[in-house]
Amino acid sequence: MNRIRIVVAGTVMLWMSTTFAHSPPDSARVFFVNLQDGATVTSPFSVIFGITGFGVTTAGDKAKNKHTAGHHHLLIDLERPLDMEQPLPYTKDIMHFDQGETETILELPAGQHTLQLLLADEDHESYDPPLMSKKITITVK
Ligand SMILES: [Cu+2]
Repeated sequence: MNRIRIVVAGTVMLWMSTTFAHSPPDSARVFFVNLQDGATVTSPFSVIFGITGFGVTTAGDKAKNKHTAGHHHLLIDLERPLDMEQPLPYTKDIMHFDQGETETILELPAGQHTLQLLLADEDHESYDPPLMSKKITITVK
C-alpha cells in the first residue's frame, strides 16, 4: 500500500514539474501598453511592455522566482519561425531585455513594421505554450 502511495506521489510530482515548472498560468498575458495594432508613430517612439498574471525579473535569475517571472523580448519585423526548443538568439530583430526592463525607445525607418512581445525564462527559453503578445503592425511616419 505504501509502495503504491509513493509511486502515485512520484508520478504526480513528475507531472507537476513537467507541467508547471516553466509554464505561466493560462491567464497570463503580455501585451503592448501604449501601442495598438495599426498605430502610426513618429520615430523614435516608446514601447511599453505590459504583463498580467506573471512576473518580470532579470535574465539569469536562478532564484526562487524563476518559475514565476521571466524577461521580455521584442521581436521586430521577425518573419522566420522561432525554434522554441532553443534559447532565443541575440539578433537585431530579437531584442532581449535582460535587466527586466518593461519599456524601451525604438528608432525604426519609415514604413510598416511588425512588433511582438515574447516572454522567456532565465535561460532565454520560451515557455510552453509561449507567452507572447499579439503581433501588431505599426506605421512609422
Ligand atoms: Cu533573453
